[in-house]
Amino acid sequence: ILGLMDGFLKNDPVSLQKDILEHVEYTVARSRFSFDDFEAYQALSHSVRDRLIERWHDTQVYFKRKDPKRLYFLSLEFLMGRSLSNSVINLGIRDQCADALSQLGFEFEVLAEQEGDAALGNGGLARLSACQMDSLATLDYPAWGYGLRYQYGLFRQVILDGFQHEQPDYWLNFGNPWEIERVHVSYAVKFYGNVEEEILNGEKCKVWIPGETVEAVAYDNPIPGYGTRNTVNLRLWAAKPSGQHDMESYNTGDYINAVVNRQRAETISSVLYPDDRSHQGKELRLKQQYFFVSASLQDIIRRFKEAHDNFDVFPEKVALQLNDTHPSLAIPEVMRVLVDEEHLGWNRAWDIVCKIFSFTTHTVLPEGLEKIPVDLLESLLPRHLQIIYDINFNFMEELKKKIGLDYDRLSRMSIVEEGAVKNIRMANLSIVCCHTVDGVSRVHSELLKSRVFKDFYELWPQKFQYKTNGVTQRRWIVVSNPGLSALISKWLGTEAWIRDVDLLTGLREYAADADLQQEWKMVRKVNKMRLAEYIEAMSGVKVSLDAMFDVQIKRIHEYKRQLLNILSIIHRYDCIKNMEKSDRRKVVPRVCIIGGKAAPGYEIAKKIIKLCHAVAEKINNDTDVGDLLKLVFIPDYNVSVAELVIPGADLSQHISTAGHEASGTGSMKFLMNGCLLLATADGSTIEIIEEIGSDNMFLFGAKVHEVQALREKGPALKTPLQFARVVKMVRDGYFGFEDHFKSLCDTVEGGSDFYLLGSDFASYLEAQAAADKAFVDQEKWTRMSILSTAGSGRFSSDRTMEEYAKKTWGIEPCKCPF
Ligand code: DL6
Repeated sequence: ILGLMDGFLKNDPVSLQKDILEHVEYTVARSRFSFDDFEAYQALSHSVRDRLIERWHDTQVYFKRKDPKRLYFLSLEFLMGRSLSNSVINLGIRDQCADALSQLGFEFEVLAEQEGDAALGNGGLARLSACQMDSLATLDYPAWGYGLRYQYGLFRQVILDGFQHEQPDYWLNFGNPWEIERVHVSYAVKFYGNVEEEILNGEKCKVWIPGETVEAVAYDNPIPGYGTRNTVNLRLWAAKPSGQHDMESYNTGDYINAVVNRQRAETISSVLYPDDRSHQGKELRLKQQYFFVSASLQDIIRRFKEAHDNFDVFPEKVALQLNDTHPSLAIPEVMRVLVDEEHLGWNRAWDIVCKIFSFTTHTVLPEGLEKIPVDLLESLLPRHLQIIYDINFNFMEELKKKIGLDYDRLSRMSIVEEGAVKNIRMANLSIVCCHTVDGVSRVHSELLKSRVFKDFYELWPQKFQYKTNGVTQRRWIVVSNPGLSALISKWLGTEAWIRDVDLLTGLREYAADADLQQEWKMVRKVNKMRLAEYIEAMSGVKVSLDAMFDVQIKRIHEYKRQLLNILSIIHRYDCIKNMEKSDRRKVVPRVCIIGGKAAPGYEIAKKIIKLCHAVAEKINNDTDVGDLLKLVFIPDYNVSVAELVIPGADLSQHISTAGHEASGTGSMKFLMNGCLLLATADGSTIEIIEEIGSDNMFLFGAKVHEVQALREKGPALKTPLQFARVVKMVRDGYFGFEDHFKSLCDTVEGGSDFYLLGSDFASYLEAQAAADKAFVDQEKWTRMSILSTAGSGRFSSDRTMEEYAKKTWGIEPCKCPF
């Protein structure tokens, strides 16, 4: 119908204002003559959400009509952060909203600050999923995301006396305007019970009789693309008690207990597991995995069956992406549905399964490879265990034909790990069944092929690929750094880089231009002021804007080596203290900023946080040192804190022991914002060096191929005297708490320095000195900063998604024409 094509809602400030006031009155239920910032935020969000819904509907109707091959992105974690600013920018209504609000007496930025973070994920993997959803929508790909709607997101980190404490993040307390509850989109998910055999049409078939059924209810989160009407869906599942009544318990008169037991179903989606290192053998975790996989597949298969009646075309219409092994139960689940429910027969079902799944792994750490105890799987998902055994039996038979009776190799490659506890190796299951196995950077892929999955690579070299990670410039420049965004557009003469990020290379020709340098420095200074205010508000520490802001924000892990950073800060402090007063003039002032959460059960990581606070206490209160050195720990690091910190950083640290960071994406966000990197040649940094050149960053440390030999030297490895000295200061109680820090010091001394802090220390200090020297020459520094932004285009998630679409998923853009 003509006239309806553009939707009902208009985007001029007057229409927006009217919509906001209507939502104040009827959605928030406050008087339109009197409402506060939070209520204004709610009304604004609902007005934006209405516009998202319109576009979402149009996109879904169009996808349905065109019936393209769709990508279904299965991920147990999505770290979305805030939605308001990102949505209005992608919808192109940021300025109109600001105008509408200012006439009502409100400021857009102030309202945006009212929003809490949606923190349904731990770290790198989860934030990557969020960036990828933004790119999929922007590039018009017919994609859906599926995940879990946890009631409690990642814990809030509270620091008391320098120690981390965890508090629950009940993020839904004040409602969530960005989701749409779909009470009519729900599926029964089965658990426990037993498997029986039945005869159907003269054929034996298996029937799973469940012991428990839980309802999965859909919550849709529209994800708008930038510069397009396309708006894709992130469907998150919440667990609710099943509609099927357990008549027996009701009839026995135990009404209260029957209701309470039913209510327990909700625990499945109640809480996000806060450890991003290892997940071994927890029943609730396994339930979460199967719950979201089963609901998502029921939804996907229902959609497929609406348009098709022959499963042979399933691979032409469906690509299923496993974001790490967390959703890999999808493999036996599809087999179960096709064999037991659709009665396709094993071989036909297997043929389909092998064409639809792809798998990306995000770790190089052995403890990151998930294993599920057979006992647990047998009790929770008895039919799936049978299917996995059958897949493994067939695989082993095929393998024997290829490699003979090499029992060591057969047992390494088996999906079933024999031993005191028998386990299912989820990575092996994924590799066997997926047509593509992706790493997240080039070096990560090399390590997968040469070490972690060597046996599989030798068997199926064609399966192994890599797509270097990327982040979205919409959130990480346009939303978080509006000043820089406007400056880039001004100098490039276009905003087209927001969709076509390679255009950023156009900044290279102006890198030495005095006018651009001046404006660039101005923008950076404003961002530093904002960060300095935040630091003072959070920690009470006043910092000088002339100092170099040196940032390391990420999860706390031994391999990420925050301890190396802290030890070098102690060294810097020690040097300043031992300097002649007259020499102190030469010291480049630094504000060292560290932030990140430690998994609640990760003792050493928690001690690193405590050490950071103990050292900060000493340094920040030493008037003798003053502004030459400050150390601040930013508590409760999350996406919106990152949006504030990254634009204000001069230098950022990505200093993992080489060969341990699969990719790293924080570095890409800093790079886009013109922050210089101090880094080891690890993960995606190796590719960043190729783009911006080693002259424009500060590199140090052992290379990936050197690490093993260094480790083998063990106690014979020479560490510099300065290293022994700073560790001794910690051991001797210079910062207090010597008993507490003893085990931390033991991790880097006495031949047990697994992450090579000692052997990298000297070259780390050299790189730090090089950064100091470069900072003194502000013209040079600014040039390096501009070149960093100019070279960051390759690290956009737009590029990553295009590569996946073409090389892994086989999907094409499907642009909604309305
Ligand atoms: O691929 C995204 C991100 C990488 O950039 C990091 O290097 C890697 O540590 C991280 N992994 C995780 C936890 N992984 N699992 N499973 O977040 O993925």
